[in-house]
Amino acid sequence: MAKPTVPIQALAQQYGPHLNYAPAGGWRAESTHPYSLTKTHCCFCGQQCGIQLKVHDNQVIGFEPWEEFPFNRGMLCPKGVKRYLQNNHPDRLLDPLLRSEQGFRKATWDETLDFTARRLREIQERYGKDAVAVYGGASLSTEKSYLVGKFARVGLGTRHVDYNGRLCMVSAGHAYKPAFGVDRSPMPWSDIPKAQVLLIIGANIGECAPITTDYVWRCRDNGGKLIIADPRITPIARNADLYLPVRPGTDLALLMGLLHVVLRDGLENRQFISEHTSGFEAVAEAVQPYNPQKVAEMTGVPPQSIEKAAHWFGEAERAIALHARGIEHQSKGVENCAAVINLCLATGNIGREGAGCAMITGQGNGQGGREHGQKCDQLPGQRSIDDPEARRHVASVWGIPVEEMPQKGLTAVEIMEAIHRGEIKGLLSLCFNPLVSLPDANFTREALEKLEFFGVIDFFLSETAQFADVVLAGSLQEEEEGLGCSAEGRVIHIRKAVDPPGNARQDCNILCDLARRLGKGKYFPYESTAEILDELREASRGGIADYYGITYDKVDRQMGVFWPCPTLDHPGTPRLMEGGRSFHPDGKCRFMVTEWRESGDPVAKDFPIYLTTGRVVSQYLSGTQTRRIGELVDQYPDPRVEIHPRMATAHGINEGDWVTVTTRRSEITVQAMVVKTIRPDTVFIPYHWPGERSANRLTHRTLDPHSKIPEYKVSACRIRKADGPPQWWLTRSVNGAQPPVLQANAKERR
Ligand SMILES: Nc1nc2c(c(=O)[nH]1)N[C@H]1C(S)=C(S)[C@@H](COP(=O)(O)OP(=O)(O)OC[C@H]3O[C@@H](n4cnc5c(=O)[nH]c(N)nc54)[C@H](O)[C@@H]3O)O[C@H]1N2
Ligand SMILES: Nc1nc2c(c(=O)[nH]1)N[C@H]1C(S)=C(S)[C@@H](COP(=O)(O)OP(=O)(O)OC[C@H]3O[C@@H](n4cnc5c(=O)[nH]c(N)nc54)[C@H](O)[C@@H]3O)O[C@H]1N2
Ligand code: SF4
Ligand SMILES: [Mo]
Repeated sequence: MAKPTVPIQALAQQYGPHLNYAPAGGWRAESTHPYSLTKTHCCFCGQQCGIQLKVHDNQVIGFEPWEEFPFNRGMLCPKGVKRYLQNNHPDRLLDPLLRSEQGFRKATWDETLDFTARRLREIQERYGKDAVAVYGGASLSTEKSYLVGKFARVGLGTRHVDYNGRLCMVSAGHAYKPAFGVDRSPMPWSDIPKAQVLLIIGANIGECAPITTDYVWRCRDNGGKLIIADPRITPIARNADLYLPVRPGTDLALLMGLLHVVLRDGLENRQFISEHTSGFEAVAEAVQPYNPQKVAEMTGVPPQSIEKAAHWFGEAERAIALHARGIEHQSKGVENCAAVINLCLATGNIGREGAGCAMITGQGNGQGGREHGQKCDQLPGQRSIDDPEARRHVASVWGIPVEEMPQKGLTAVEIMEAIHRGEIKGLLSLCFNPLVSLPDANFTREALEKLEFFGVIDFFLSETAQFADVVLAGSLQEEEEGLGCSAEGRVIHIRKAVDPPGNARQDCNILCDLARRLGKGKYFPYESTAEILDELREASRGGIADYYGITYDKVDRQMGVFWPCPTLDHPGTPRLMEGGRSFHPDGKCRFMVTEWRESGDPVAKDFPIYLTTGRVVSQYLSGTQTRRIGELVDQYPDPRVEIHPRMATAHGINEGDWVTVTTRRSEITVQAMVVKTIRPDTVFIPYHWPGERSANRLTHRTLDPHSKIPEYKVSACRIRKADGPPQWWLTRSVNGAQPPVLQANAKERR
C-alpha cells in the first residue's frame, strides 16, 4: 500500500507534534466527592515505587503515598507524582483509528481488528509466516509480555518477536546468564546500605533511579565509600568519595585495569575463586597488560585514582558494583558487564549480605518483561528457545505440536533493518516508539514508510503510530490487572484501578480478539489476566525464572515476592546464589574473558568530539507520556547539549546559544548548556524528543555482537555555533515557548 512520505494525518495534526499539556492539578478540579484508593505501582521506571491512586467515578484523579510499601516507603520522584495525569488526558485514544485518504478516522473495533487480521494473513500467505514481526515492550505487565510472545509464535506463527528491552537490558542479561545462569539482579536493594564500598559505573542514579539514591545515602551513613565512574559528574557523583571521569566507550579498559591492580597486589579472594568459580586463569592473563598507566591513557582516568578504586574495592569485606546503560549501551556492552562480574568474582563479592553486583533495570517492567518470552531468543521462565527440552515443555503448555514452535528470530534493531531491506513487510507493535528510540532515526523513518501493513496498540498517538495503518486504542498500566517485577527482582502487583476510557480496550483483550480473528482463538481463551497468570506459572515451572509459586494473593500478603518461587509455600528468593552457588548445573560462577576493541563510530579529525546520550529526571524514554504532562515539560522543555566551558570557549559558544551538532549520519540544532560537570572532550544530549529535536538522528546502528544493543553512549561528532534558532523552534508556537493547548477537554471528547 502506498504511504505518503510525510504521514501527518488529520488527527495527527490535532494530537501532535504539538502535544497537549496537562495543567498543574490535573484536568479537573480536585473532586470533593468521596474517592477510593488503589494500592499499586508507578508506571514509569524499574524502581516500581508503591503508590496509591485516588479513584473517583472510574477516573484516576490523584494519588497518595503508600508508606507501608517497603521499597520506597512513600517516597516518589518528580515523574511518580505526576503519573496519575494520564488516565484522563485529552490526548488519550478513545477509539481505534483507521488510515484513510484524508488521514486517520475513528473506526469500530470490528472494522479495525478484521482489517488487521486480514492484512497480516494476506502478507503471510504471499511472503511467508516470517514476513510479519511483532514488537513488544517492557512497560507491559508480565502477563501482557507473556501474551505477546505467545501471540507472535502461536497466533501468527512468526519467529520475529522482540521488544524495546533490546535497547535497554540485554547487555546485562547476556553477561549475567553465562556467568551465573540467571538474568536478574543477584541481590535485593536492602543489601546496598550494608556495603563498605559501592562502585557505581555508567548509572545516573539521582535522575534515573531516584529512589535508589536513598539506599546509597544509607550506605554512606553507615560509613560506606562511594566510587562513581561516568563522563559526567552526575548529581550523585557530586557526593562521591572518588570520581573516575571515564572517557565514553572506554569502561572495559578501566574495569580490566581495576582487576589488574587487584591481582597484582594480591587482593583477590583465592578461596572463593577456587571453590565457586571457573575460568579464572584466562581472565587473569587477559588483564595482565592493563596496568594503570596504560589504562589511564585509554580512559582519561588518572592512574592514582585507578589504584585507589581497586584497593578500596579489593580490600573491602563487602563491596557492591552497580551499573546501568552507561556501560551497557556500547558495542562492547556485554563485555563491560562481564568485566564488572569478573571483578566481583575475583574479590569474592557475590551471594553474601552487602556484597554483589547488579544491573539497575530501567523500564517499569524491565525485569518481568525479559523473563517470559517476548524476546526473540527466549521462552517463558527465562528458557532458551534453542533448548529442545524447553521447547517441548512450553509447546505442551500451549497445546501445540513442538514442530510448530518457531525458532529464534531477529532482534529489535535487526527487525527494523529487515523491514528496510523489504524482507519483513508487516509489523504489529505495542508499547514501543521506535521512531524516537531506535538509533539513526532517519533510517527508522525510511523503514516505517516501506511497511505494507503496520498496526500499533497504544493509548497515545506516538510519533511512530503516525505511520500506522491502524492504531488500536489500548490501556494504561492502571487499567488492567497484572504483575510486574522491579529492578531488585521483586514481583509486584499492578492493580486495576479503572476501566480504559471511551472505547479504548485492555491490551490483552485486543491481542486475544485479534488471535480469534486469525483463527487461533482456542489458544487464547482467557477471561481474565488471572487465567493468563495461571498458564504463565505452568509455562515457567521448572525454568530459571520459576513463577509457579507466585499468585496475586501472595504478592499482596508479602508486599512482593522475589523469584524464583517454585512452590506455593515457597517464600521467594531475595538474594540469589547464597553462599556462591550459581544457577549452572555445576554450581560454579564463570569468569568471562573480555577483549578491548574500538567503538563503532570512532572519533577522528572530522568528528573529534564524543557524543553521549541519555536522560533527564523529568522526562521518560521516548517522551510520549511525560511530554504530555505540563509540569514535567516545564522542568526541561527541550533537549539541550551539555558542553564543558573549555570546549564552549574554543567554539565561541555561550550558555543558551544555538549549537549544531553533526555526526556521520545527520545534524540537529539545540541550545547550549555550559556546565563544568562534563568531560571537556564530550557532549551530552538527552533523547526524549522526536523529529528535529531527536538525539537519535545523530546516533549509529552499530550493535553489540552478542546482545544486539545499539551503541547509544558513544558517537563521534563535531559542533558549531548556529546562526540562529532552528526551524523547529521558530515554528513551534505563537509565543515561542509553549505549544498550543487543545481547547476541548476530556469530557467533551468522550
Ligand atoms: N528520569 C528518567 N528515569 C529513567 C528513565 C528515563 O527515561 N527518565 N528511563 C528508565 C530506563 S528505561 C533506563 S534504561 C534507565 C537508564 O538509567 P541510566 O543508565 O542511569 O541513564 P542514562 O542517562 O541512559 O545513562 C547513565 C549515565 O551513563 C553516562 N555515560 C555515558 N557514556 C558513558 C560511558 O561510556 N561510560 C560510562 N561509565 N558512563 C557513561 C551518562 O553520563 C549518564 O550519566 O533509567 C530509567 N529511569
Ligand atoms: N539515544 C538514545 N536512545 C535510546 C536510549 C538512550 O539512552 N539514548 N535509551 C534506550 C532505552 S534504555 C530504552 S528502554 C528505549 C525506550 O524506547 P521506547 O520503548 O520506544 O520508549 P517508550 O517511551 O517506552 O515507548 C513506549 C510506547 O508505548 C506506550 N506504552 C507505554 N505503556 C504501555 C502499555 O502498557 N500498553 C501499551 N499498549 N502501550 C504502552 C507509550 O505510550 C509509548 O508510546 O529507548 C532507547 N533509546
Ligand atoms: S523512581 Fe521510578 S518508579 Fe519511583 S516514582 Fe520515580 S519514575 Fe516512578
Ligand atoms: Mo531502558
